[in-house]
Amino acid sequence: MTASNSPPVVSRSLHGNVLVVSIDHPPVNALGVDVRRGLLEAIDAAQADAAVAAVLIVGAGRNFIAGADIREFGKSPQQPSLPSVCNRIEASTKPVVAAIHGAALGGGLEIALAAHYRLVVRGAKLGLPEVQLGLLPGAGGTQRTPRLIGAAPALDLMLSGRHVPAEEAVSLGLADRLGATDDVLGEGLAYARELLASHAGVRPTRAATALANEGAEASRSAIEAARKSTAARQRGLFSPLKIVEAVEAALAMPFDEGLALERKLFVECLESPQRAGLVHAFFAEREVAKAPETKAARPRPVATIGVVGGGTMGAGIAVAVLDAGLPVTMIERDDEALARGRSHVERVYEGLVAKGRMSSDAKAAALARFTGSTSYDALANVDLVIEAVFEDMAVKKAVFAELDRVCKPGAVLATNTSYLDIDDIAATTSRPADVIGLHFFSPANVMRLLEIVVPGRVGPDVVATAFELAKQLRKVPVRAGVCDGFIGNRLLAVYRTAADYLMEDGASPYQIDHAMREFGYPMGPYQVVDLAGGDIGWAARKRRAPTRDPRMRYVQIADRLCERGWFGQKTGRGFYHYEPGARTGTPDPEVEAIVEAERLRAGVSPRSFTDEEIVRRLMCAVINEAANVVREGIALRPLDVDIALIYGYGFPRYRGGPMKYADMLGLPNVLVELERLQQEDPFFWRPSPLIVELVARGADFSSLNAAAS
Ligand code: 3H9
Repeated sequence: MTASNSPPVVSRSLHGNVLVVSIDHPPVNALGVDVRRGLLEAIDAAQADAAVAAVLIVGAGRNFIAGADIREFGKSPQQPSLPSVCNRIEASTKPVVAAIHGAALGGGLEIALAAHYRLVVRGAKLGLPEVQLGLLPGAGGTQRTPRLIGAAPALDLMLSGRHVPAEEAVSLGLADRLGATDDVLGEGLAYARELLASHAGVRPTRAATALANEGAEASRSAIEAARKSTAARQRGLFSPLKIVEAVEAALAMPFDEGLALERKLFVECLESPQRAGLVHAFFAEREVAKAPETKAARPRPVATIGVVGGGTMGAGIAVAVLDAGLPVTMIERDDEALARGRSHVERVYEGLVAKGRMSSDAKAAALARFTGSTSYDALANVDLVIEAVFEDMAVKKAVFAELDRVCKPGAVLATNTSYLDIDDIAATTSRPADVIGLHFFSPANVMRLLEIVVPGRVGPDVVATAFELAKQLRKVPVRAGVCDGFIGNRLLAVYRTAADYLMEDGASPYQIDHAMREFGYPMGPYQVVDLAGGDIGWAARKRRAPTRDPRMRYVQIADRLCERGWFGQKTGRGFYHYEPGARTGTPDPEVEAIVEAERLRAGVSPRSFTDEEIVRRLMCAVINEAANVVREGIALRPLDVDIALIYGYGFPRYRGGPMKYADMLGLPNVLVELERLQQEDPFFWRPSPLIVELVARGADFSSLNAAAS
């Protein structure tokens, strides 16, 4: 509720005979209950006031309206509802005009669609992104949009959730006019006056005829096409098929019946666990960017960047930086390696041009920002360096010795290591306060996750600089502490171990992969091994062997494959068999025989597991280790783990990440399962003390998110 002395979130002012209704509800004018109430009162006031001939709705600040207030979902609904506000706007006997700048998304666009006329100014973005929150447009959007622009474009908007720029909104028929200037109020007023002068009158969108004009057959085939592509591309998601169903109703039913069905489907989506998972992900991905150092310190300016190493990772990082408009200097040890590094970078851009995703001019402009050198001295003036050389401590330390020698004071020195001890690397330099981890994921120009690994002696301004860089590179930053594997790879290791145990105990790698794909991962764990290269994990296992706790069960199946040189896709064999050039493999009976032989060797009598058991075990392993990661302060909060796994490891976003998923399962249930598994293997399945503690006090992971934000 708005306190009585705070300014109203919806204000009204009469400009001649046009009532301007302005929504001023920072940060994005979301349609909370006060806004809905204010809009309703404004429309009623306009109806009752003879001095008002037309209504103009505008948004204050940077946006028109960003949609329903997402924070209200899951709470008890308060009146008036958004659909009723939209219906009241549409039923106004005086023309209502929406003048749109910035975002008009979801319920925001639905308000505009309920108005009789829509004007947009340049920079406006219109869309119905509810699908990304596990919802469908629930305030008439599924019924008004097809009537206004036709079934096919309406389905495209709702199923993709994309933001349509002002110009396209006009060409689609979503908006009536593009303002000549950016002055949204002035343009809106001029349009309203013009409409009044021409006696244009009201024009309810429910009576719009695009759907009728499109023809029943075309509409039907749009529905069928959408249904097919949804089943193929949005597998496992709940709300897309509901969207198709609602648009189908727009074809078949009178408007009010269609609205009633939309409401019913909206509530089903609202109550689905997918909505809870996706809304959690929406807020969590904004929360991760707010690490304590970003509030406590100012970032150092970064205008130039060095990248050491021109392999796949170094080149990908260079492209990510070039794409952000910054210049890159790449260092390699000799001319040949440098030429290879440069050609890696060029190849990425050539691929983009070939796919039509980039123009040749843009490619040339990006490459013009790229220089290379075989001498570290070329880094003397850069503001930040990212080392991406071979994953070996001695090699890394040698690079940092050179950086320490040549870089200017105040330059940020970052390592892209995936598991090495960054405190140790920092300690070998004379400036540990400048050393930080920037862990990119491959391909670095595509993957959004950036783990910002914070060693003990780094300065807070260096951490703030890393977060600022992530923003510039359009990455999703997650703050992590130093440990073997940081957040993501540490959890991946446990996930793999639990999968290996299942495999040795009787599940085939193919069943495990299948079960995890059904859970929502794009690939199963063994497909991932084959894609990344089995040799990488093998090297890590050998490295860890001397320090491995003797109580830890060790499954050797993957080692047997690696000993045969079966490293996955790149060698044509791994857990799967690959035809030359193929990226999808087929199950390999020889692998199954090796698995069988290993079970014998280990003295295991195999048993069968259901897909559900497989998922339960792998998830319990990840949740349990994730709890330890939070407990040790490696992750700031559970939500940081969620975002790392969603953006870096293919965890299904609609499940909200492993910690949110644990809360949805019920943390006491997770604990019961861990305790059961502990009977089998007391070392691996020991419940995290954090889970034990939270369950004992009736709390769950979400309480730690709330406490930290
Ligand atoms: C809907 O409308 C359902 C209806 O069909 C039916 C109902 C019956 N609510 O992203 P930013 C917060 S579903 C509450 O960093 P930007 C956000 O958390 C809705 N809060 O800024 C952040 O808070 P904080 C459909 C919201 O400039 C702050 O605003 N609409 C909402 O990069 C700034 O956000 C959508 O899905 C909201 N709706 O981007 C649109 N939106 O400062 C969702 C934002 O505490 N929003 N916040 O971290 C967006 O896409 C972007 O926020 C937007 C601005 C493009 C608008």
